[in-house]
Amino acid sequence: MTSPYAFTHALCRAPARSAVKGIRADGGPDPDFYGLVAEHEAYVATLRDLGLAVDVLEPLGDFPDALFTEDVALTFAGGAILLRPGAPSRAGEVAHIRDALASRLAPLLEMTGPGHADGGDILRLADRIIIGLSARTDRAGAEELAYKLGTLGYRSDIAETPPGVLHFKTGCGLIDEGTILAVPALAGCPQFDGLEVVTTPPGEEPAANILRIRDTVLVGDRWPATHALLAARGIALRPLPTDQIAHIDAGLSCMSLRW
Ligand code: CIR
Repeated sequence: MTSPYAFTHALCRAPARSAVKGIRADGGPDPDFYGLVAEHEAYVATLRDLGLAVDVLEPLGDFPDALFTEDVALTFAGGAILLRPGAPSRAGEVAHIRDALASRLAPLLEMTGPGHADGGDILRLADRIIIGLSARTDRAGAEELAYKLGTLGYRSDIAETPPGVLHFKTGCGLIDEGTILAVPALAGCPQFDGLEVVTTPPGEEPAANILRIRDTVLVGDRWPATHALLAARGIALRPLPTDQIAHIDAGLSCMSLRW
């Protein structure tokens, strides 16, 4: 299996005006639209600066959460799988990402259901893929996805996402091929056996959604103790603003598909 972060390409989608109405679990206030745009632009610029070819798709006004391209497909250099997002309001995003991926990646597989799986629940490791069960990814969806991954030659394990954590990767991310950053509630995840698990410092649980791109880890800019922890391990960091996307339950991995 290839490196889980030696990416060359990313596919993003610009936030529509409607993005301020994106789903949020706690019913909190809307984000600021211009703040969202600024965070998205900083993210895209960072991916480009790290050497990725990044395409940014047109906003989709009918789908407030469509800027979170990660959730509707799973991409590899050698193909892609269209997913079945668990939030009903997001189901229609798949047709749009299908069009975008059809000209970019082959083979293009597609989940048929009836189960559901969100990309935010899928953590790619060096030797396998972890699929987290969550409020968005059910057992039937995880099993269908695991089967389809098998046809592409990828082994997968199914894990539990702790209650109250939206997606599996809301609570964890890859520091390097052998090391996971995770919130304390995920530290004992049996599917992490064999990996080193570093827990987020107290009060910095939202920092767990890091995104490793080649030699660099993207991390939210509000988490100094996490920055110190990563820096002490010799990891190159790019702190990025995530305050506005956090209003709609999102983090750094959500805003791109990568391969
Ligand atoms: C949602 O609830 O679907 C969006 N508001 C946030 C999606 C975040 N995506 C992710 O963690 N991969």
